[in-house]
Amino acid sequence: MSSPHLQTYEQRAKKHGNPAARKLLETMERKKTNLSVSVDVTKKKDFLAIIDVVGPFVCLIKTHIDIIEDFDQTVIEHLQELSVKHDFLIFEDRKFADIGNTVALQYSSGVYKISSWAHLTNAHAVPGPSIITGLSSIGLPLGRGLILLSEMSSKGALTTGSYTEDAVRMARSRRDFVVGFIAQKRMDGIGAIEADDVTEEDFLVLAPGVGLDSKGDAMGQQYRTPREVVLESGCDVIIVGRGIYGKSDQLDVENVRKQAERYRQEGWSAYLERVSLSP
Ligand code: 5BU
Repeated sequence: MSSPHLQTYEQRAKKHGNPAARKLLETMERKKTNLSVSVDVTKKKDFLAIIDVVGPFVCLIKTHIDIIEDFDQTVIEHLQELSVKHDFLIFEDRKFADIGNTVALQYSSGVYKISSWAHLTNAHAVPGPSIITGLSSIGLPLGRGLILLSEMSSKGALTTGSYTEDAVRMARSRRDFVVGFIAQKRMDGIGAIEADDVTEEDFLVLAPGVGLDSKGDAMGQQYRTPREVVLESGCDVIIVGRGIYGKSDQLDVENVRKQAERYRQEGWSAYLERVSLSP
């Protein structure tokens, strides 16, 4: 069998053991999109307006729920309604990074109760395997999936070499719950030892740091194109924020729609080209 990234999302969906990962792959195939929009705005009105406009073009909406200044429970209700209306999954980019007991509380409780609405969330590997134990105690019974950060997109990130390898090993030992990575390239077989059976492993790779019109920002973010990310590096989902909604205080809804269509098209054609390379 060829490497997972040369198979179609549909083929991969059929074999995936985790319900959130399976649903994401099925959605990607059905809607013909590997675009995730990262909605990093601070007003609930803008947050929901952007999601309603980009909804038809995405498989996944990525949130930083704690940056919304006027947050209340209606934000979650509306977000869930939009997820049904437009057929996308929700990924809270929480980047958990504490001991198992604490992350279990942060995931399930507090103001946001992330586990109750986010199909996917993510975590740093820094605390070691206990972070997966803690998060899975909450997320696994709910059918959720976890993404580990094995590489970051920012300049000078420390997520390299043996750190990346150890993060992948942690994921490999919990494939029931860890469904993929935030990374800049595929992680297939990274850090594997001879005893590991990696033939059946299929980690989704979600790549932030994607932009068509800019190479980076003033705070260390670095951008590559959808083609570089999907075709050349084998990533599965492109995560785009400001490339789609800009940084203006005045939301230009028509332009947001145009950019979402443009990134969807770029990401999907890179994917089609990639799977056409399958032997
Ligand atoms: P941008 O506007 O496309 O630069 O937004 C990128 C988003 O992805 C933003 O929400 C970041 O927090 C997130 N991100 C990232 O840029 N790089 C990383 O390595 C990780 C997350 Br992990």
